[in-house]
Formats: sequence, C-alpha cells, structure tokens
Amino acid sequence: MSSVIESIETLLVDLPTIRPHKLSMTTMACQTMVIVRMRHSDGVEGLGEGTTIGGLAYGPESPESIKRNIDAYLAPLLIGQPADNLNVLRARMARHTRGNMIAKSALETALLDARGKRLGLSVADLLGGARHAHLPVLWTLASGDTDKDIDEAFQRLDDRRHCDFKLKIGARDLDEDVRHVAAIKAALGERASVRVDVNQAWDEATAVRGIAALQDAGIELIEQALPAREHAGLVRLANRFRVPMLADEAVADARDGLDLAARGFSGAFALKIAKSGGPVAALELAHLAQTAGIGLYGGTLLEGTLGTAASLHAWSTLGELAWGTEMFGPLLLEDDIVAEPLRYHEFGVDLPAGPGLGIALDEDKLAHYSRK
Ligand code: MUC
Ligand code: MG
Repeated sequence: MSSVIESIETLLVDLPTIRPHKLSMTTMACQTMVIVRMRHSDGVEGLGEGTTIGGLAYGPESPESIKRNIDAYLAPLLIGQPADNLNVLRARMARHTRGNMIAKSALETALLDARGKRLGLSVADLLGGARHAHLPVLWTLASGDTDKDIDEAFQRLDDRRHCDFKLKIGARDLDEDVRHVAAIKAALGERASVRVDVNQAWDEATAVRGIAALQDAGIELIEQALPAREHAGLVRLANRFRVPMLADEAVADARDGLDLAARGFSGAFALKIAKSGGPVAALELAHLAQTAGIGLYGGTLLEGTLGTAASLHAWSTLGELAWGTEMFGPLLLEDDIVAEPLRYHEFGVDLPAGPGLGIALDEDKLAHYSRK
C-alpha cells in the first residue's frame, strides 16, 4: 500500500543576515524562509523550503503569500493523495493553481525529500544521480561599501571559501557603480573572477554604456542588466559585447529558455529551483540550455540550508556548470535551523549525503526563529 500525504505544515522563519545585503531593489537585514513539513502515512516527514528576497521587492511572491497559498490552496490539493508519484502531483498542482512557483518548489522539495527517505536514496539519486560531490560556490559582495567589499573578498580568498565574486549594482548612479566595481576588480586582480548582477535596473542605453565600461575593467559576466521581459534587448546585448550575458529573471523555465534560444541568445542561464517551481523544472531548463549551447549557472534566491541542499542535489546531476554556483545562502545568515550545517571548503560545498536532502532540523532553533 503506497504512502499517503497526511498533513502539510508551513512555518515562517526569520533569520538575521551577517551584514546588510544591498541589491538594486532592496537591502536585506533578515531573511525569511517558509519551511514546509509534510507528513506521510508511513511516518516519513518530507522537508521543503520556499524563500524569496526582500518581501515583495524581488518578485510576485512574498514569504506571507507563499505560506498562505500553500495553506489555503496547494496543501488541500496534495493531502490525501498517494505520495510517491511526483509527476502526477506536479501536474495536479499545475492544473488547479497558477504561478506561485516558489510555493510549488517548496512542496516539490518536500515530496522528493520524503520519497528519498522512504527508498533510502538521495534527492540527486531520484533526479538521475549525482555527477559531482563538491560544487564550486561564489560569494556576493554587497555591503554597499567598496573598501568593506575588498576586505571581505580577501578574507574569503584567504580562507579558501570563495574565489569568484558577484557584485550587486544598479541602485546607484552608473558612474558610481562602475567606479565601485573597477576598484574591486583592480584590488583583486587575477586572484578572483568578478561578475556583476544588475537585477533588471538598467534600460538598454544605460546597459550599453555600463557594460562597455565594465568589460574594459575586466568583469567576466553581466547578469540581468535589463528588465526580465526584454528578451530582444538581452539578445542584442549578448551579440554586441565580448563579455557574456547571464540571464536570470529573464529565464524562469524551459519556455523562457526556448524563447531566448530561438532569438539567438548566447551566454548563460541562471538556474533556480524557486523560479522554475522546483528541481524538476529547473533541470528541464538546464537540459534545454545544454542542447542550445547555452552555459549553466547554479543560482540561489538566498535560501537557507534546506533550499540550498535541494538546489545542490539538482545541480549535482548536471555534467558541466560553466559558471559554477552561488549556493552560499546559509553563509549569509547569522544562525541556522538545521542540526548539521552544509560543509563549505576549498572554494565550494559538499553535496550532502542522503537519504532525501540529507538535512535534519534542529527543533529548538526552529522553534526559536519561527514567527509567532
Ligand atoms: C539574484 O538575483 O541573483 C543571488 C545572489 C545574491 O546575492 O542575490 C541573489 C539573487
Ligand atoms: Mg540575479
């Protein structure tokens, strides 16, 4: 008799960040995660996480909407259903609810975690099998202060934590941003790869000016310079400059990827389980990109350990990640709600061993940081 989904609990968990994290659309001092606990009739519990950035600043879902829409709409679709057929359950959620991809990603993660625990397999095993046990991880310098960012970068290099850095720009005047980025790249020289993420803040004319200057400064990758829906403009930038473009907000799933590929986009796609609605759809995008000759980058919405682990299981199944990953979310948080943190070392992180995600909760910490 196959196991049945019995209950789904959602918790809002607020964790402070180690320093303010400044992006073009918001400054984060705290990260809010929605933790899903899904109990099955055989006693197995699946864990999932749905996390975004800065309330409603980044995208159409907020932590509160993720929790509310799981509780009111998505959980009732799953409760009472046989737990083991992920394809049927994903189709059921897609047929009866629109959007809410972060909420769906949290639920898909919990389904995979539970199934893995039941079968004694890791989530990567369920997704076809891991090809890597250690994945490279970049760090985002986003204190807002050039000298602090340089100090932080040297510390991470000396600790052998990270050797690739992404700078968040777009909130300030273009010339100020270019000065900030060029100073950091000049200080780090050949010791580090430096990339920027504009988070949609520029129009095309500003992007042309900005990218020309950043290319001259030695920046290696330009992430999401234009608003998400401006696919034609993004392709023009990719064709115009030597420095590659990384599509992030522009490419949520394989449908977006197909549109960009059909328009002749070259460069790379940032994969995120949150924007695709879970690991399975994120890998569908990855496979389309591989077929189209577009590079891959394992992206984060700054999830905590559960969401980061789910992403790592997915990215570990891919052969090549041309631009590595940015799965550093837990390192931006002052504390954690899991029993054993992920192991970051040698410029990367170890894939947690299963079964499932291979992550257990620390119940005291979870209770402490859960919103009352
Ligand atoms: C994004 O847009 O890429 C990833 C790293 C970071 O600092 O912010 C995120 C989101
Ligand atoms: Mg981005």
